[in-house]
Amino acid sequence: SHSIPRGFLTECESEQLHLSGAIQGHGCLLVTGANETITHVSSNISSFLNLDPKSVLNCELSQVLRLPESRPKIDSGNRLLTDAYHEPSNTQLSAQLVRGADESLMVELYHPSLQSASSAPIRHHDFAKNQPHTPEELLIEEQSVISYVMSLSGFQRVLYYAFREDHDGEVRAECRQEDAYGSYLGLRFPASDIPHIARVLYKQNPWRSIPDSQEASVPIISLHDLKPDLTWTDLRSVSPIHQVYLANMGVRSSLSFPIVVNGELVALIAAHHREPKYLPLYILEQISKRVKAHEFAVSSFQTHTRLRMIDGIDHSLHQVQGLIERMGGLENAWPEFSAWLIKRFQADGAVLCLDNDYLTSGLDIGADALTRLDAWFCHDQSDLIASTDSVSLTISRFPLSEVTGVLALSILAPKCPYFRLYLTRGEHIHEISWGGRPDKPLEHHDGALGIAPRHSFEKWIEKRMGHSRPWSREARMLALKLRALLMELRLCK
Ligand code: BLA
Repeated sequence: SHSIPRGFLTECESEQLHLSGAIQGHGCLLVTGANETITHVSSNISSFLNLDPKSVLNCELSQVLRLPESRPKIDSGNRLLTDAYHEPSNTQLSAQLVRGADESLMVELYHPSLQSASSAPIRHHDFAKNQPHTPEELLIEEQSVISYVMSLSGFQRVLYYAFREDHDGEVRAECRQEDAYGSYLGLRFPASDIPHIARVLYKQNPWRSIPDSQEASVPIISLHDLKPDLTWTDLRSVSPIHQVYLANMGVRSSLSFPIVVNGELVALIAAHHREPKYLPLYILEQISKRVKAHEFAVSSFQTHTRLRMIDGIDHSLHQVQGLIERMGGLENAWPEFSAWLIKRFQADGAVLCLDNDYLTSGLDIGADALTRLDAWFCHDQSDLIASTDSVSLTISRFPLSEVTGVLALSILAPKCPYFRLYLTRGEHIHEISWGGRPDKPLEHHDGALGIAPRHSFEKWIEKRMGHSRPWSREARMLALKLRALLMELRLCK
């Protein structure tokens, strides 16, 4: 079969998930606009309230349902779980009210049996605020949160799926029922498994619940054929491509919790079950409280490591400043300065260029290679630093085989020599264990060739070549600060 490289996934990225115009069939949805007038209704309302869907459009919500009079105001992002009555038929339902866009209200209705306890009532408690400082302590906290999710949800496999700086993700912790599922622990999954739009939706919701991924979706009807924005409702229908993905994974029911720290989606907790599984919303609420405590833990870990990183950078810059001053300038200090650079940046080589002169350390570089580096780095002067972990992808016909990764910084100031500093890294050949081959197969469906989820999630080992170790966020921050220091030292006087 054909396959296309990762990264070329515009088709996946274009599905407007929040405008699917349909919901999952285990609930029913009413959307109201100004004055709580019903603007949209899912066509399955007939099986919940024995009403013709068209007949409720343009009615006031209170004409259709009786909700508690003194219900609190629901702000955007807040939810309210309550009872709802339909008087003519004397039907009682469970309702979840969520504020949508532009003052609209999403009213989700469920059969009360779906919302009643399936097990002993849970004890509500505040979770201790855990403050991990080391990666090992963070991992223990990750294991603890997924085992909580596993015990409260009763799902058969729960994964802690952490995003990497390159947006791929890896399964860092796992709990599972061994007779139900194999292990994904340690496997990497490509960024394209979760399109950008899905990530944006994630950030705005406490969970994504798909109790039965094979359930037929139910269309929403409206007065003016306008599709409602389903960003904030749990009932949003499941993308057909994701239905295939889950089926290929042996997952019938999926429940995920986003881990959002400082506005950034850093991880997901993904729970899998082989059969349909409906959980009462109060259980999801309770899990979500534990997840919030986990977000606090990740945030304090990040704060702690970033502060340590900044202290480390300050300390290093202090050292290097002393060194340059002691040696009476950059060029004289080059042997020591370059040794410091190579060690601190975990680089293999360093090149300092001042106008057309250059000094090197750790590698032999010729004029041709330098010209190509300059052309790569300098065609966009707006960047103070630049980095690549694969020169062959960024610079055509780069002549030096011992250079695979480059971190560059430059200073261009009037009356100064044109300053560039290049740090280089050699190739780092290593193996990556993927959860299935990460390039997406191209398949025909509905007569069109499109990208499909992969069929197998069996461990697939890639021998990664042509890349150096990536330049970390810390290395790039250090480079920026080093650049500022060099400018301050008036190397251009
Ligand atoms: C959504 N993909 C998702 C979601 C997850 C993953 C967690 C969120 C929805 C959910 O919780 O089920 C991916 N799930 C994973 C990964 C693991 C896991 C990586 O358990 C690892 C263990 N998917 C594809 C391709 C496309 C695609 C090729 O493989 C695009 C063409 C799309 N993924 C896709 C879409 C959604 C999605 C559209 C949104 C589904 C929805 O919310 O309806």
